[in-house]
Amino acid sequence: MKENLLEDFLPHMPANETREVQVSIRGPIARIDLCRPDKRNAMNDDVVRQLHRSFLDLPASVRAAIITGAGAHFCAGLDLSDVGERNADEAIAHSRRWHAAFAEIQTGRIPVVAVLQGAVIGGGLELASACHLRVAEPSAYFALPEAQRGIFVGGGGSARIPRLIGVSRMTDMMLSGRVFDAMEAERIGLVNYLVGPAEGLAKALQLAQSIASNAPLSNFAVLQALPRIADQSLSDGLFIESLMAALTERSPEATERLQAFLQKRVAKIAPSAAVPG
Ligand code: 1HE
Repeated sequence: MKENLLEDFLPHMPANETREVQVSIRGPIARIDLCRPDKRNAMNDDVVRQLHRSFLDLPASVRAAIITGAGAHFCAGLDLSDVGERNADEAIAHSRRWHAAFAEIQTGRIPVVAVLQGAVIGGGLELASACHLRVAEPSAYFALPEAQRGIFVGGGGSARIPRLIGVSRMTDMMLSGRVFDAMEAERIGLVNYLVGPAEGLAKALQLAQSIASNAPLSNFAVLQALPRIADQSLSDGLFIESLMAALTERSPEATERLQAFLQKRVAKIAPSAAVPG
C-alpha cells in the first residue's frame, strides 16, 4: 500500500538531487519526507533548513501536505552529534531556526498531516506537534528525553505540546522520562487518528484529499484564526470569530457551496463508520 502511494507522487526537486528532506507532489497534495533513516531521521541544521525551505517553496497549487519519516521511525529528534560547543548566542539562534521552520508549518498556508511510526522523540515530537493533524501507526511511541540528555526542548515543544496534552502530562514526560505508546497518545489527544500497521500514509492521504477539497478561505480561518482565538480572551476571541465568519460567508466559494447543498447537489453528512448500527 505504502509503495503504491509513493509511486504516484512526483519528485519536486532538481533531477538527481539527493537531499535529506525529499518533496514530492501529487495534484494538490505535497509529501515532505524526512530521509535520513540511518540516523533515525534525527534533525541537524541541514535537515531543519531543508524542511523550512521545502514548505516555503511549495507551489501555489498545493493545498495540503503530509510529513513522513523514512524507515521504522518518524524522527529521533535533535541530532545530538550536532550540538557541539555552541555558546549561548549560537544556541538561541539554533533554537530560533527550528522555531522559524516549524512556524512555517503551523502558521503557513496549508494544513499539514504527520504520519507517525516508531520513535517520535524530542524534536521529532516538537515537529509533529507543529502539524495540524497527527496519524499514528501502532509502533509509534512518544518521549521527551531532553532532561536525560541535560538539555531542554528548543523546537517550540514547551509552547505547543502542553496545548495538546496539558502542562501536567508534558511535565511528567520530561521529569520522569515517561513514554506514551500509540494508544495512550490517542487517548490523551496527542494524536488524532490511530491506524493499523503501515496504514498511516493511506490515512494521511485520505485526510489530505478531504482537507484540499475544503474552501481555501475556510481552511485559512482554521489555520490562522483558530489558534489565535484559543490564545485570546473570550471576548476578543468571539469578536475575531465574527469577523472570520463574515469574511468566509461573503466569499463566492461559500455562495456556490451553500447553493450546492440547498439544491441537493452534494452528499449529506453520514454517520461515522465507527458508530455501530
Ligand atoms: C542519532 C540520534 C540522535 C539515533 N542524534 N544520532 N533524541 C534522543 O535522545 C533519541 C536518541 N535515539 C534513540 O534513543 C534511538 O536511536 C532510537 C530509539 C531513536 C532508535 O533506536 P535504534 O536501535 O533503531 O537505532 P540506533 O542504533 O540507536 O541508532 C541508529 C543510528 O542513528 C546510530 O548511529 P550509528 O552511527 O551508530 O549508526 C545512532 O547514534 C543514530 N541516532 N538518534 C544523533 N537523536 C530542538 S531541541 C530538541 C531536543 C531533542 O530532540 S532531545 C532528544 C534527542
